[in-house]
Amino acid sequence: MRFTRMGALSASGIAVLLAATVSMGCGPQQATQVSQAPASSTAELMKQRGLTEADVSAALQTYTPTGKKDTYLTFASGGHGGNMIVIGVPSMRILKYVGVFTPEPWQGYGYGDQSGQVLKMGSRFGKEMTWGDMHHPALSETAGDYDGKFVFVNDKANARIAVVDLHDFVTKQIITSQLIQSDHGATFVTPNTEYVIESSQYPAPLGGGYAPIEDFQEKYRGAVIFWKFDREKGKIDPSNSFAMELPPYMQDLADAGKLASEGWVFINSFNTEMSYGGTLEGRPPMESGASQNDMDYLHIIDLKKAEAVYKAGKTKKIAGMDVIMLETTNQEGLLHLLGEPKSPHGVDVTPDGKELVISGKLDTHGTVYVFEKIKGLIDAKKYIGKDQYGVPILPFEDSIRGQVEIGLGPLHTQYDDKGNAYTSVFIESTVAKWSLKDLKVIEKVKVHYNVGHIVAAEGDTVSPDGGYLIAMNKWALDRFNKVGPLLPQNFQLININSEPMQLLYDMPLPLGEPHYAQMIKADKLDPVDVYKPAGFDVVTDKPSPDAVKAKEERIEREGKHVHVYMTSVRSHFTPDIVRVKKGDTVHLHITNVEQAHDATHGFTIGSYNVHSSLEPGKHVDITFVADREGTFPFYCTEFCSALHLEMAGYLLVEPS
Ligand code: RUQ
Ligand code: CUA
Repeated sequence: MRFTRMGALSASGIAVLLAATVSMGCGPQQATQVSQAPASSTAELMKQRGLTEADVSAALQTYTPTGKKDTYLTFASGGHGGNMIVIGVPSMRILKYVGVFTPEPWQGYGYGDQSGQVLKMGSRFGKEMTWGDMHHPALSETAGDYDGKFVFVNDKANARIAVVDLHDFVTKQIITSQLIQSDHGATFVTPNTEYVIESSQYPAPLGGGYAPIEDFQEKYRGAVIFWKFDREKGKIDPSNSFAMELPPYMQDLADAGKLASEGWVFINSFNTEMSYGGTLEGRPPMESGASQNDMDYLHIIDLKKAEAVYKAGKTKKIAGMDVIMLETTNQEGLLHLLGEPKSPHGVDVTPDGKELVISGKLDTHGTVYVFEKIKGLIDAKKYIGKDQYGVPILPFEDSIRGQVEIGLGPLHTQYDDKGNAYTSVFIESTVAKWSLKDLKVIEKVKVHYNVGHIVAAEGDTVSPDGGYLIAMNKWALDRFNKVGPLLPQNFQLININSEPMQLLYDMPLPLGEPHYAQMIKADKLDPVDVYKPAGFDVVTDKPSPDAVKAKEERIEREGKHVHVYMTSVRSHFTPDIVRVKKGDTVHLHITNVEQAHDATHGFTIGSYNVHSSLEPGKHVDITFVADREGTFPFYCTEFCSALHLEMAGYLLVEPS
């Protein structure tokens, strides 16, 4: 559709056209789309495209006709992109990128006062970070099951945690403590989301100061932070959060106990050798220094007890955080160590909470620990010794049920509804399905290639669904058309209900490097369609005090500050002419007064780096200094209507 002679239409004619555009979507792209494939029978199509029966079966399991929806949504880390990716399953269609640690222009995320403040909250030592290394999303839980309300994510590089509210899929908070300098055991939630867990990866002096690397054992430390989540406010409450000092091992992934093990937290570690590199200084590189011992240490934390110790005030303030120091931890018996096979990576509590599966990168086994045995050893104070920091060590043999021979480089484990576990096997590039009951591998499916995390439907909750699993592969090699030396990641969807398991779909993901994801039943989510009432501040989740109603648009000057109270509605901004003087500070207060589903506008001023997304009902505030005189067109960036191109105006910056 093209309207080149709008002048010829009457006002009512325009209204009719506008309504038509709404119901038809955005004209031009939807014009004549003719299928390229010649009509033909299934058999002919298979021959033509070289498809096997298995290919067709796979296609039928993933193909989702227009208008049909997915059964599951997967929340995947966007890796270095610092954003989160929402993917429909089984179609593997990308539904959204949610801006989290990185500015995201489409959503106007990081380009206005509200979301700019969210990004600023994540500043470290006064420096604003514009990217993040996102690893592990964690959906909020109620009684150990995903409740579809929030999702938390971490930034490994800058030790940060973000809260995304699933009522509108918007990042509401970024939080960080200068106590630690990186994280990896994050984010994991306790079964009712009382706490969001963040543990450090690379030891450093607590609080972010300097200490000579030679003092590694004395001055460097790890830590775990228990961030208190306030469900009502939808925010983490730092004033009720606390941390525990940990020995300078490299703490890795973590998991919270559930059901039988609720109230306990498990964190594994590598580099119990406390090697710190020095390849030009006559010491071995970290990778070999850290791989000397046969066992590293699983950290077992009694969170209930730790919380009581924190509440009793037996803490020390470091970088504004209440920290339970190791000495207190040992006096109170809050932490125990337990051997785990060489260079472990994933620790995954079973759905009943009774056992934990730990896999070591340099060990071919998955080791199954029994929580009851561990608890018995702790209660009986049955130690094989203490580490140099005075933390008691429990006997390995007495704490396990057995080991399952999985293959080369087992990493992460998920569960299904039939008592099976699935473990990613990095070096072999397979996913192994094995029986929890008899610790035997049932079968393996090849993946392409170097699988890191895997995610099964609700696969780390108290009631996994089975059905689908996604292998999140780091390398793609020969899977897709060549696009230069930097290749996409490869998400592979696998049917785990079928026997044997069936690889269904390859989804290239041109963002690096997603680590973990969680897959939730789509019907558990119920996000809003529009913000109501119009004038909503999406960060405070309240109507904005600066919200603008139709007919109340105005421009107010207070000295050198010009406040512009503006509305947007198809297809104009009011006011559409804004006059200021060079040097004025301009405060734009824009409310999209639309309440129609999908009636989103954008607002941008060229050369001033001003941009925002105005979803129906959303209010944004944008502040900038008009430091260059000139004529600046502003316009709407979303093709919102037939008169979208006319949805424009002028900022006139007069010489002062
Ligand atoms: S972790 S691949 Cu990627 Cu953060 Cu196991
Ligand atoms: Cu509003 Cu285009």
